[in-house]
Amino acid sequence: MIAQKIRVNNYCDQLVSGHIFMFRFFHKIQNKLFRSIQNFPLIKYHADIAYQKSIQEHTPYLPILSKSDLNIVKEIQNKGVAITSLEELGIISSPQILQAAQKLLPNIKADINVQKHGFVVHASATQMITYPEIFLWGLEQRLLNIIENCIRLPVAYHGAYFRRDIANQLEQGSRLWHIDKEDRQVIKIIIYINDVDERTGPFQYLTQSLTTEVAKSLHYKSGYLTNKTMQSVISSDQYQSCTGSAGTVIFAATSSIFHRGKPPIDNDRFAIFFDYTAWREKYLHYTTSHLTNEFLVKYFDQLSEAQKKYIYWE
Ligand SMILES: O=C(O)CCC(=O)C(=O)O
Repeated sequence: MIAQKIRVNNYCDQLVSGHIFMFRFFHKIQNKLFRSIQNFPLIKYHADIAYQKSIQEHTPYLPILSKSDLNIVKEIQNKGVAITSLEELGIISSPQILQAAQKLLPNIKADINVQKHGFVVHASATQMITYPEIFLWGLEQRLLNIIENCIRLPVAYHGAYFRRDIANQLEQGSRLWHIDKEDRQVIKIIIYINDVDERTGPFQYLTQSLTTEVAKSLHYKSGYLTNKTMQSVISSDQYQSCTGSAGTVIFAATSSIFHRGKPPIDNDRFAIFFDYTAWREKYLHYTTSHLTNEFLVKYFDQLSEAQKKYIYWE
């Protein structure tokens, strides 16, 4: 009887996850279609004007920042990246997130198949739900205020994911050079959970000015570029590597710079990523991740009204 119930439950789970997969697949295609429609010159022209108008209208409401947070914003706007640390930021909940991450780290397992043929493993939704402090750190008001000043519009928080990047030489997915195209402005915060040097897969990027030059010479519109292609136009000496000890925090405007995760050589890299865009009623092409959805099903009602305003959830 119990075995039969488990079989039925498993069948239902498969049906639901199949459903979610199909939904997300069509959602991605729909987003791609929207993006290409929005690139038609006349549509783009009107969208650009509306976008500039929204920024102008929102400017008087931007939160006031301390001098050090303003410096972070300036660095993100000038270079595309600002590097600091949990300690320097001094956010009260920071020790909790590092402790939670260090407890969770040994449980993000990479089986032999992933080690050989994959490049990344993510903490599961169940694991993320067990450590809500990780997701909640991304809703710290100071961070949201910094991001709001960067994008100069109300912010949408898309959640957190904890990834283990496997030390192998596979050049796939986010290890290829790309610019995030999900929205006009995508900001990611990355926290390193272990020490990251040149051989532990640092986040790498090209400065904004170099990104513009490279995009022009490669006629880049979207998608992934191999490192070989990148080296056909610039020397790797011009790559910026974000190395740092555990607790290093990187703010990256990933929609305006070429970036990638350099393949780790010696050790796996453990890092938590937090994703943000501008908040909009319509045409937000960002697909909320399955992790975020599952987290919110459990915790949405426990968020404060102020926090709920930042959640973009399908
Ligand atoms: O793994 C990394 O450091 C890069 C990740 C990345 O490219 C992205 O999130 O868009």
